[in-house]
Amino acid sequence: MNPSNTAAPADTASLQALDSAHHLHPFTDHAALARHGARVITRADNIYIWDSEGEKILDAMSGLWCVNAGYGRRELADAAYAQMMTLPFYNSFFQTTNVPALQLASKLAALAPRSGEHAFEHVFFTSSGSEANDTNVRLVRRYWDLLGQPQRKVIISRHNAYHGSTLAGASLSGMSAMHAQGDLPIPHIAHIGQPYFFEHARAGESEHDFGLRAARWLEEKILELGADRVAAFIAEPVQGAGGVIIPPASYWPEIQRIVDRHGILLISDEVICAFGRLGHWFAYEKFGYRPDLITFAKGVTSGYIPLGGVLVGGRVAQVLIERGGEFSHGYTYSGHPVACAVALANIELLQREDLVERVRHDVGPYLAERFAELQQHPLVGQAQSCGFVASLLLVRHKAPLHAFDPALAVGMICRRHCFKNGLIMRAVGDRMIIAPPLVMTRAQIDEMMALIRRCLDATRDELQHTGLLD
Ligand code: PXG
Repeated sequence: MNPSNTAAPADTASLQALDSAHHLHPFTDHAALARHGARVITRADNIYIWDSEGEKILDAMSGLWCVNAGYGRRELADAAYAQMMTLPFYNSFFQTTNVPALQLASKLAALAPRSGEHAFEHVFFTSSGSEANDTNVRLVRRYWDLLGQPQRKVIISRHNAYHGSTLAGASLSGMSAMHAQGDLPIPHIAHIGQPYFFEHARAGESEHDFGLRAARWLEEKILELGADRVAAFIAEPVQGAGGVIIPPASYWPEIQRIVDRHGILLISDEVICAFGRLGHWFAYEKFGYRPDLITFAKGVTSGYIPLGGVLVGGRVAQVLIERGGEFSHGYTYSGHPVACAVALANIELLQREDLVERVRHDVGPYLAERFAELQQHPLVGQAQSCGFVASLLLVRHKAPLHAFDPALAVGMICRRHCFKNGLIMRAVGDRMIIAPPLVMTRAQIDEMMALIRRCLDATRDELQHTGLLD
């Protein structure tokens, strides 16, 4: 811990005023923020963060789904320092490379299981998940152009997906609030429904049948557009920002059947789900499908430094390399040596501490067991987890399930109680979600569960007092 980066409590108001005067935040209503001021986070260690008032907060969101190795890991800081002193930057454009970038590319190729007959032997580096998905759009279009099928342009995504905030990323995303600003989506992007049982299942429909029906929305869209116009399908293994939507087991195998049948490329956007988050290095392994391209970011460096990229499977790589000539795409920081050195140290750390396996066999199942107990809470209509992501659906009535009026913003009420009680949980509508650091111990899971219960009780009390709940 470094006390020098701790702001004195008295500084908070002036820090907030400076922030408000000059700093535009992502996805933020700045007029509203200016009224109460941003919470100033000053330091972190293990699974905890501290604010400028000295409050300790359990960070059940790993920063923003990314601090997989937990905070305060000296190995990662040392790797960055050593690399900055050796070679802080060099580009990979003009027939040059650097040691951390080539080592990380080969390490990632070794970690990713084969996809059908193809291995993932190649990696294109970016600095974020959004840039990686922009890269995917360019790769997919280039692939079909090179194969003499330039009319194959449409990429199909899903409503309530999140694939980033650049023009292509926001277009691939299925968030109506994003599309409402700035004439999005860009052309040649289509969306189908999400496999969200609670919202879309018919009365009496089993999860299995719903999963098949939701996957077949892809086939319907392909046929509607014309199969020879469709280039790719992109999806998150488990939707993250959309509220931790875990698809029924029947969903992914049926998606695989459909993309195979129509010959379209499959992009697995694993920005959240890879690097141990679901108990595997890559999540397609868990669900048993075979992507052609994999988007990664966040957990690759445990968020210590920006890095993202695309793992390119043999089907695309072969065409791009053997027939493509120059691929006119890239970023100044593609293969940034410091970011790649931190990623290598992070992967080594995850391996040394067996964190991926622990999520699969130990703390993941324990979290699932403890989380399922919340199903008994009067406000909780559904409690689900998958590896180290989990969600609670807050409902007005449990049997049959009745949602709250969205205008009540019950999720935000709950989030306010979390803030007050020293817990970071994210609200997506009335879904409360967590994605804790993978270093979380069983005792810390118990500590988190006690906090979650306290916040649920406080939310219920508030709803009862204000007459919003009987
Ligand atoms: N794909 C997925 C699946 C993501 O979750 C991105 C792409 C974009 O990555 P960058 O690095 O460009 O942000 C993401 C990012 C939230 C939230 O509110 C989630 C993300 C980003 C910001 C907020 O849960 N995921």
